[in-house]
Amino acid sequence: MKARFITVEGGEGAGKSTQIRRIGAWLTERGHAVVHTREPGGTQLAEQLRSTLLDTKNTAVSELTELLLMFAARAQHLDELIRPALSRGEWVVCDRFTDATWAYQGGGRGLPGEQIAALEKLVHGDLQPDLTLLLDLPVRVGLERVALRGEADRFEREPEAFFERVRQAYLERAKAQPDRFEVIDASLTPDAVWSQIADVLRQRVTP
Ligand code: Z5A
Repeated sequence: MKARFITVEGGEGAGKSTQIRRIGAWLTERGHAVVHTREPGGTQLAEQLRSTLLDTKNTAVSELTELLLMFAARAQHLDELIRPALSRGEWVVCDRFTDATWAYQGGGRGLPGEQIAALEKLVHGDLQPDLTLLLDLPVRVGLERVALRGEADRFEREPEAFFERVRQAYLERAKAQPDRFEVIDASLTPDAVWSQIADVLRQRVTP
């Protein structure tokens, strides 16, 4: 399979940013043009929406508003950055995408799947990642990692039970779509996590 749109998912402190840098370097070494990006964000407008979504001063964000803002940021990101890059033949490596909405707004917040599915269809029904790496680790391990970083954002202030639901929702999606997902044990050292990812890339990305 020649993957071109790769997404990296996982709970708090899973090490996505750490591993995405290595994925980018691996692809570049093999001669691919690579765009690294993230959600929510990736463009000026979407980054502004990200700031709003993560801002702890926004204490009264309704669950539906949160869902719509995630997809508004995604629509802009797709139109302005992801689709153009893919049509130029570039590889897109994205830190989170719609699976995060299924996990956080679906699993974490408990929003109905029909709402998420309808927005997913509207915003990018014809476009799905070619490969999704799910960096899975026990919730407490991830939270301990991010706690060392200091100030928590609006999501990081959620209770542990919220992140347990997020983790379960991710694992259910991976089980339901085994052709697209690869589950990586993210509780190990950065090098051991990378070794699993590199194995997947060698198997699934043609030179
Ligand atoms: N969100 C949502 O609700 N719905 C959506 O649709 C989308 C997103 C797209 C922002 O995302 C928030 O938006 C997110 C979900 C929500 N919730 N929160 N918070 P984000 O991806 O930017 O936020 P994040 O998950 O908090 O990212 P992060 O904290 O930057 O985590 P990370 O990128 O997975 O990890 P990292 O920065 O590479 O590593 C974290 C720390 O752990 C750092 O100190 C590393 O040095 C350390 N680390 C990394 N790997 C290891 C290993 N293997 N061992 C030990 N320590 C490690």
